[in-house]
Amino acid sequence: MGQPFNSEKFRNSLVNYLNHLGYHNPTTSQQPLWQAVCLAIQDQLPKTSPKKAFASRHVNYLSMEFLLGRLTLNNLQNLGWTESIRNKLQEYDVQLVDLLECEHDPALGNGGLGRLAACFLDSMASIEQPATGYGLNYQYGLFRQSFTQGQQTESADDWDRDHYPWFCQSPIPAVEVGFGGQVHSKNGILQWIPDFQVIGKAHDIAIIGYRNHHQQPLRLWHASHPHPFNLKAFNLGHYANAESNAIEAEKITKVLYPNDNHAAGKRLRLMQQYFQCTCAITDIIYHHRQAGRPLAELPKYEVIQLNDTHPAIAIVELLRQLVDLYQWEWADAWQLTQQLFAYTNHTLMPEALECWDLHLFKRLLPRHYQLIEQIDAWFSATLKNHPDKQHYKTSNALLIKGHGKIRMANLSVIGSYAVNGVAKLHSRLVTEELFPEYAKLWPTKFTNVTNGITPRRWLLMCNPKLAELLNDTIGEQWQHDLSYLQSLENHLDNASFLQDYQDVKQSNKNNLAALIAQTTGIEINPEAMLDVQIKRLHEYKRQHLKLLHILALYQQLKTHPDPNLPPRVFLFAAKAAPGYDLAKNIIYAINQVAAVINHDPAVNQQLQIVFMPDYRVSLAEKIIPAADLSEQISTVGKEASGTGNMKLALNGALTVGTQDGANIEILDHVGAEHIFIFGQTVESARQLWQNEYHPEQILANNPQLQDILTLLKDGTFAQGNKQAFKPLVESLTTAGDPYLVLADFASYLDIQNKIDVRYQHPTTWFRSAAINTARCGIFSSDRAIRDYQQRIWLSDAQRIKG
Ligand code: OAK
Repeated sequence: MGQPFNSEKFRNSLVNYLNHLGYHNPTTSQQPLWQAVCLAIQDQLPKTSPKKAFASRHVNYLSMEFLLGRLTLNNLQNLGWTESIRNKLQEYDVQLVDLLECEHDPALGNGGLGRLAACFLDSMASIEQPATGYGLNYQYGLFRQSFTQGQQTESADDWDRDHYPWFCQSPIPAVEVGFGGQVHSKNGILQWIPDFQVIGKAHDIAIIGYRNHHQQPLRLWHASHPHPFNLKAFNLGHYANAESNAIEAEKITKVLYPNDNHAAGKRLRLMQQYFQCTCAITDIIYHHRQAGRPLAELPKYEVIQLNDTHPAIAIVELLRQLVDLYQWEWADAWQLTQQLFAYTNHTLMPEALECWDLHLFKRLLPRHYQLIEQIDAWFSATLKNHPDKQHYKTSNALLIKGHGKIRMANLSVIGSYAVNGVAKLHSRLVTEELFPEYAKLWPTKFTNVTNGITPRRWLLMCNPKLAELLNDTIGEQWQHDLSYLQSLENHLDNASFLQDYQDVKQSNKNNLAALIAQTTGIEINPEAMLDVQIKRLHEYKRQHLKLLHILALYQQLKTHPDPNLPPRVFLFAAKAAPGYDLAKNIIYAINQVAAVINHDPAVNQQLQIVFMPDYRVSLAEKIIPAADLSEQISTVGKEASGTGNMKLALNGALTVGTQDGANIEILDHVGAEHIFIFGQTVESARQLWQNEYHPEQILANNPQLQDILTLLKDGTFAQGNKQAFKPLVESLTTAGDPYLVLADFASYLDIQNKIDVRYQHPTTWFRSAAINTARCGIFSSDRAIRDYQQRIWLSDAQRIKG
């Protein structure tokens, strides 16, 4: 049930806002009109949600990233007001679709981890799990990407946060956050006197549940200085110095670090983390006390979920506040802390596991450093009677003084009562490979919650034609409970349903073809198989394996033209971290190969390559409904879960994938006939790595691979420049191919041949596509949140009662 929409009130608010913004009629330019429309919608939202009795604790979801994507249509849809607003705007000759394009994606995240946080907020509001999201209000989000002669160029993403209309006024007290300084002892009481203070101010975005009158905040903190202007310095003529405080403080929330699956290790990043955590912990305690509840009861009412280790300092900050501000005994404070935190691990990649330099940490947070030493000592003491205590201590301590490091993953495990991975395989590897000793010490701490995606954004909103077909075929219940998609199974032998399903896909492909032509100038064949790989660029995600496949086809067609090979459009979209040279070289290689192939009449009727620039949520929403084939080809054991794999399968793309992350669960649910699995298993890959993998032998035995690498080395795709793709070629050869690209190459080509054969039978293909839709209900983030409730968030008392 949607909320009632008051058309008259909306009109009045709209006119008022336009006047306020200096425009005097609604047929004004689109940008201010979009802002006025959003503000007028906000005027109709109730200020608080109705109070209900809740089954589980209030969740505080701490994340350095929330990759929200555009909110306007999402909010309208969740409120049930889309049609009313569309009609109202038509009275002024304004098209809602055009207006929606005015919204700049709020891109406060890099990829998987940040987008998962956004899906979880939507689900928690929709299934009424009380929650607050805590993050940072970055001035610049993830960089914008364009291509200059095939190379990635980055520019700042100014999303104009000061005029973003979905922020709402939040009467939340500002928080003081200190950095640096000394710890003094006064009458036996330790006192931290920081030497630099900043102020955290909260900016809330209301997360609106699906048709349930429910909303809850995403609270984003913005750093400023309590004394932004120094009049004394100004009067002395030090004009630049007069504002230096403000500039220093503002730096903290200036920009999102653009690393995905990689730790930055920079002082400013640590400042961001600490700033965010202090604001969140202070706010949580403030609200708890405002409700008249004693501090000791925090774990009865609250849980703090850490989205990877980035907010792990919150553990130490809570301990500090309890000990230093509320004068708790250390042991009591530590016990309470351990009952409050839960930690989700999102990667096993060694370079992403955060280790802070001890000296940097100590200079910036001297009091927290002392507390970490105490936690380390506590951990050693728990091992007192352990038979293998020396080994356990060295491999599990959170401080490694010899190396001058603090290990944040270790802190997160020691300080939390629950630890989870994000897909079955990943959770197993978390216990077997990442934390084997902790898992033996505390076996019940570890669990799995497989990721999910919100069906509101990733089906209902991005694929309205499929949503309508589903409504007409099985009713609307799937919108509230995605497992209802199962009932599509009853229609799989209905030829007219399958034809409609296929028509929806074709129409989505036609729309995407128009967008591709507009943004890249490339006219794709909309009838061709649309083969997509859309995700961050990373060696472990293996966009270069896809490139080798394309080169194999190119070579094959050049030497043996084959009119029976079904035409394919290969679509890539991916950003590379600005400092990741090899990833940038892969982008360059794909673009250069595309430029040659797309202009070669000998092959371009069958092969076309498009690299869409500036991959972001709003672009994903246009690609996903149109895709036929979803490339999920990571090196086994490296992709923790993946969520793009779920979005694409739900929207009827067939997956070609390795037995990695949630691909395995997609396989379990859709069935082996309706997915294409290839490559090494975790076990066989482990053996390869253990027995020294020899990619040069694979190369020596495979002339096709040799020819492909020659193409990359002989300047064919780089106007004769033989060095253009050196980093890429070296990674596969002299660098030892650490991501097993060559090991999986033959099996990848083999499965791709099978895919070509299958695509030539549209009835079987689209039946499999519809089966993917029918069987992917399990990947709703509503289910994932219910799993968190059951496995992690219910307090012991609630679990026993329930
Ligand atoms: C980013 C930075 C540091 C650590 C992890 C990440 C990250 O984005 N991990 C991704 O999280 C997703 C959500 O759980 C998973 O689906 C991806 O597999 C994982 O790479």
